[in-house]
Amino acid sequence: MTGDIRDPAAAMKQRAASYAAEMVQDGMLVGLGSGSTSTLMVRALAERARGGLGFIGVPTSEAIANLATSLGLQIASIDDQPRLDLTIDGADEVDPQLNLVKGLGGALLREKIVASAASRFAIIVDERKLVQRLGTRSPIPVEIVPFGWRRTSIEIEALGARPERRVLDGQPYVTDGGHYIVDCHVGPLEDPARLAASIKALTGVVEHGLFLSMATTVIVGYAERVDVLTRERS
Ligand code: A5P
Repeated sequence: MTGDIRDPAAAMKQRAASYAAEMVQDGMLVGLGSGSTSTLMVRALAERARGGLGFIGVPTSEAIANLATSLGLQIASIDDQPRLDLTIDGADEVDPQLNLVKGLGGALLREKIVASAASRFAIIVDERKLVQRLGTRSPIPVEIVPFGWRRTSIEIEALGARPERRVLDGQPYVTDGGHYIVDCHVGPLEDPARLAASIKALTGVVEHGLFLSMATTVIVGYAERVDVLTRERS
């Protein structure tokens, strides 16, 4: 539904995406996020590249790599470029401390690696994604290895979550890395760091969609404006 006028948030996403694309300067190494808002951002970057901007993009998913390539952008893998100036990506929830839930689009492990590689991590969202507490409107996606997925889900459930294996077209959803995703319904979280540490400690878990103390900038698209929220990277 990218850029689709039937998407009520399309204009808000576009504002945030266009603003973020202007943050890229000549010669930068830029992590390219995944999802519908990131797709708009990559298209805006392609527009700037046609105007002469030179940069190298490091994609967070096969889908965004394919898009970037089809638009004629120069891309590299994170192993070719393990240190980035800036990563720009979408999110599913943002709390007042700029902690995030990510991964509803299915690319969370690669997104977290590419985000960690960047000096600055800019998030582009529409206003609907702002929450007081993470877990309010979105489950927490957790990427797990297929072997023993039921066992791993039982372990996650013991932490107080309700895990549901993600299904696409009647089949288990498989990430670019060959893993499953379980969407963990938790409700508004009082202590996301504690849950993040507990989930991460489980055997079978590859990564979770809680991105805590990582975003340095959040660009929020509204119908008429953007707001830019910032924090120092810890
Ligand atoms: C991809 O797995 C996600 O982390 C996306 O960045 C997130 O779901 C936001 O996607 P939209 O921009 O499509 O809402």
